[in-house]
Amino acid sequence: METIAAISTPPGSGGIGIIRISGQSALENLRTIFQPLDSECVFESHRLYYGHIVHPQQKKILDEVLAVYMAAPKTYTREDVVEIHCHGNYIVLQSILELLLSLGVRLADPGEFTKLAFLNGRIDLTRAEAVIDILSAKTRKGMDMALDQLGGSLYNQVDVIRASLVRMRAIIEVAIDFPDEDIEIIDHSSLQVQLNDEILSPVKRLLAQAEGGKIFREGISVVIVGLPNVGKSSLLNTLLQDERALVTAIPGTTRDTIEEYLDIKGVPVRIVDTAGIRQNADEVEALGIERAMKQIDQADLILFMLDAARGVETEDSRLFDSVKHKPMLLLANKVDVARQEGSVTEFAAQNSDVPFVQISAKQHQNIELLKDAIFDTVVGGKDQWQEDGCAPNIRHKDALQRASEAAQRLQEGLGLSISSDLLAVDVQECLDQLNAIVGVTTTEDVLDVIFEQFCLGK
Ligand SMILES: Nc1nc2c(ncn2[C@@H]2O[C@H](COP(=O)(O)OP(=O)(O)O)[C@@H](O)[C@H]2O)c(=O)[nH]1
Ligand SMILES: [Mg+2]
Repeated sequence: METIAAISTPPGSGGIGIIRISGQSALENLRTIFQPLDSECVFESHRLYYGHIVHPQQKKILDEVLAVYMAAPKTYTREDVVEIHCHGNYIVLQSILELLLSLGVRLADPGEFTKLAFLNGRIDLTRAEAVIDILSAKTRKGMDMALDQLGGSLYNQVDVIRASLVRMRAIIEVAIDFPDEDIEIIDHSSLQVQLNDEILSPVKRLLAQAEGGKIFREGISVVIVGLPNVGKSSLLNTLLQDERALVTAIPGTTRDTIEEYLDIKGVPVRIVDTAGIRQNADEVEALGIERAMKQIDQADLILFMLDAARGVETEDSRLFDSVKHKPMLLLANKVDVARQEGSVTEFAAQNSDVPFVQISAKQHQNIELLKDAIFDTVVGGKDQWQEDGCAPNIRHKDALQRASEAAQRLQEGLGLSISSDLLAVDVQECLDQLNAIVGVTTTEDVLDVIFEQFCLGK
């Protein structure tokens, strides 16, 4: 087996930068380039040593470092691992990495350390994927979800279902071996109950949890829409607690879309401020409006804003009708100077299926209420993972879907008392799908797709 190495900390400068080496010659490589302060040092496993990285031929000091050798199998990859903690300067890290490569160490592929952890059986595939989620989590909640999965929350739930399927397969296989007594050996109705309780229901519950998982993992896109001057940019700034967008009393100030990220009760929200949409806009503004329409198309939620100081006009309702097909919240802004409140509340009453929130972007009124409304609209009851502690991702969801279909076919087959070798096909299909989730029968190309999502050095 080759020994691999990579810089595990991000590019740029920082307090420290870490180079990670994994493989049989990791310790030997360390001995070659590291001069410990204590020349008698024996490199006890999992202990940090202070010293210098010195070029073996040129005798040049490359950096002052701390180095640790971790003996297999109690390591990230289950191989021998060495970490060198250098100063966080990319030139230093690069020169030490190059020195290692000149000794015959190979540069690690993105995700290769984690892939080794998986291939060497330390973690299953759901835990490896949790590492990706941990690295990319955008909110504390997303992070907690990923940590749960790393702790085995998804693996354990899938494993219980797998075990039950294996028992079921054994019963059916006995029947295949004794075809004459087929009907007597299998108690179809009790198998049906078992199938429902131990397989179908838990698979469906996991599928429901995947919905919430997607929201907390990938986040949602919220677009503020309204005529010029209703206060869209002011709301963006208020939500961000920052003067991000230009706000003036001149209609048509925002000519491009502006997007920023926000954490709303754990949901990563991409919030987009658009050019106010109106007819008779000049050329630049018209381009902005075109972009706004694109954002609206892709939005998970529209915040449709009315101006309570100006009241509702025909152009407001026309714009409203053109975006009504999207999930939406209706906002009345400028309630601090709501001279035309009547027409706005009347409009809200006419569209009572759309949740209505009255705010003042400028005076920061009801902003928490608005955040709650955004959360409730997009999450609804879909944060079930919090109780069950796991949120399958899209790959898991796809496999669960297929597993559920196979289980349903099996359920029907049991009802019709079809022959056991046909039942066995569906049991196996269901099991294969669950096995693919945890990585027992995952094909090489699927693994490649998963580990390619990692950054270098992980
Ligand atoms: N009184 C009051 N004025 C507001 C409020 N929100 C925005 N404005 C004012 O309305 C004008 C237009 O705001 P802006 O955010 O640029 O609107 P946009 O064109 O929709 O982006 C500015 O003069 C803001 O100060 C509010 O809640 N109350
Ligand atoms: Mg604006």
